[in-house]
Amino acid sequence: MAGHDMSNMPSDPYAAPMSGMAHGNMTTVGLVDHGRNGFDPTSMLTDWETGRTELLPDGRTLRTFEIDAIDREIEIAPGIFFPAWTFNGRVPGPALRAKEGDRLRIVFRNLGSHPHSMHFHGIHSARMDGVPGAGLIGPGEEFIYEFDAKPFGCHLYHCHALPLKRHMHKGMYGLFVIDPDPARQTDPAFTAIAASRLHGSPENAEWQELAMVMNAFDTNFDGANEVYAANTVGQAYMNVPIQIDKTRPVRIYLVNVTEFDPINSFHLHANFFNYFDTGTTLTPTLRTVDLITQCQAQRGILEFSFAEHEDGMYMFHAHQSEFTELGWVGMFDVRGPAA
Ligand SMILES: [Cu+2]
Repeated sequence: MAGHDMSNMPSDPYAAPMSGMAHGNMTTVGLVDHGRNGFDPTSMLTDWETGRTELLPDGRTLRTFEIDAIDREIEIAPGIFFPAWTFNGRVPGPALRAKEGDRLRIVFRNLGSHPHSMHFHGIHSARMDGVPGAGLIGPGEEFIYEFDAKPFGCHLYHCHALPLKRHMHKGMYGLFVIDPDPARQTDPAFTAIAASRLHGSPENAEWQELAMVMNAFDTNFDGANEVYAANTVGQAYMNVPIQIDKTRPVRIYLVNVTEFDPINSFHLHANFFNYFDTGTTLTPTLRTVDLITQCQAQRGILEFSFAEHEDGMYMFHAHQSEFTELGWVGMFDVRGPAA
């Protein structure tokens, strides 16, 4: 660490890589080729997969997702490649998003080299659980999962093939967010809160929503991780800070899928947030905290605002120092409205 001077950061972080400049050369050298990976951690923050919708005879929405299991080598830090097993070619898999009460149909094709499944954290029948005998399929096979979207919250899906530890850490996981239906709320105050969580609503458009999956990679297969990140690429949000308009509130959908380490955490610098454990309530389960911890598959929603802050670079990271130094750290580039 050669100091903490960030004055030489370019005003436009997209103009030039900042590797090695921010925070005293703590970052990796060089940049990951997101084009070759086929996914970019910056766009992954907001590229929700909402599927294809049609109206059922009973007036409900049928929402169909198409997911392929694909073997793919991905670059997780500059020059460090990992032989991943993916959903739709990306790690984490697509951030699926639905509305409470939708009928969901997930068409899952296994184009990979090993048996895989999709196990959803949600409420559904045993036949749809994605465990051996219930949707675990071999290479070249297809299975259709179908169930109702409930309960609303911030959930996840992952492959449940054995050995589970291997299939998880190879990259087979993703966010599964079910938005609350405002019409199901009786109290007007909760109707408004539910509307603010409903993707595509005018109330929701006021928020800056970010999808973050805390993950890690064991690149030498010794049962311990070498690279940690949110959304796979170590240091990605140091090299390209996340743009935040401070006039609008921020909501993060956060899940931890880190294998081999018992817990992970999220710490926000210079600010505090409200936390909705599992996202299944419309009132916070923790108020005014600056750090939460999550065991594997734990998840929740963070809400905060930089409205009263001066413009600047605000850090976020796991508060396990080892994780931070091995990649799980980033910056919010907080700015007021453009002059
Ligand atoms: Cu698998």
